[in-house]
Amino acid sequence: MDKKLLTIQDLSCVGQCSLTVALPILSAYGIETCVLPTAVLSNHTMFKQWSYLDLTPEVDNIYDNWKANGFKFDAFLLGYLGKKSLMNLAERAFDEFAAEGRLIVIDPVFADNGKLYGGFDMEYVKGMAHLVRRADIILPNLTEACFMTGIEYKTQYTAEYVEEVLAALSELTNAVAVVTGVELDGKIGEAINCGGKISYVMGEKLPKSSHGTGDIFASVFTAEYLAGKSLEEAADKASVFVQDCLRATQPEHFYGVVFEKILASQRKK
Ligand code: PXL
Repeated sequence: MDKKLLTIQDLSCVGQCSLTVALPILSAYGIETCVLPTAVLSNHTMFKQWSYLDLTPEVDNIYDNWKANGFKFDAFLLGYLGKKSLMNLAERAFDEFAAEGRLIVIDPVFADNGKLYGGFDMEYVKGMAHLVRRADIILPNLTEACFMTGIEYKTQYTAEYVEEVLAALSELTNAVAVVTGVELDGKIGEAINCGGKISYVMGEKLPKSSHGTGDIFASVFTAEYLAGKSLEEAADKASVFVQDCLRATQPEHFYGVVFEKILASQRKK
């Protein structure tokens, strides 16, 4: 049987992030992608205003019907939740709908560049630091890793500091940690800790960054890893994909990246 993946994150109607990124990317990789939309937003929260419909009250109903239909998922990709109460519901999904040998990937999605995203607080961070114990792979950026471990966020550091963060993460979870946005020697990439074996996947640092690239990284990484690539290969493919998206995006396209163009160009290859 082909693998079925459940991705748990919000649906931002406009903004090239979360479900509108995960669904097309994972599907393009040939993975049956099921969704648990945790909230519907008019657009993501980097625009000047947004609406937010919390779907928490509907989740019980969805789960009851999934149970009755006997659905099980081989992989889970968890992204932006936005509310701490949804963490219990995510755990219920892992408990009730996991197929044998399932993979759980958690991207914490609550902060970047040393700061929490709007609407998040330390209670949420604490909840996420607890939730990650359920993961097989976690994909925090350096800021999120620092918040979850209580280590001071720095912009200038050495590999020793990065490895201190990796060690602290391993106190929270046995999951493989793939820490993104690590900058060393003028390059940017991922620091990976797999059961104490540390590796780095470093690439070119582009002079720009954009919203939604973390969600793109998580989707490509998960798809490549499920397709049998190693952690390092999957991280490298995901980083290169994000870089291609950034290069293809015009500066006036300020709210996301044109990942659709990169997906489409890969299809033609
Ligand atoms: O890209 C992460 C993300 C997902 N969903 C919503 C967001 C953000 C980041 O701010 O606002 C609604």
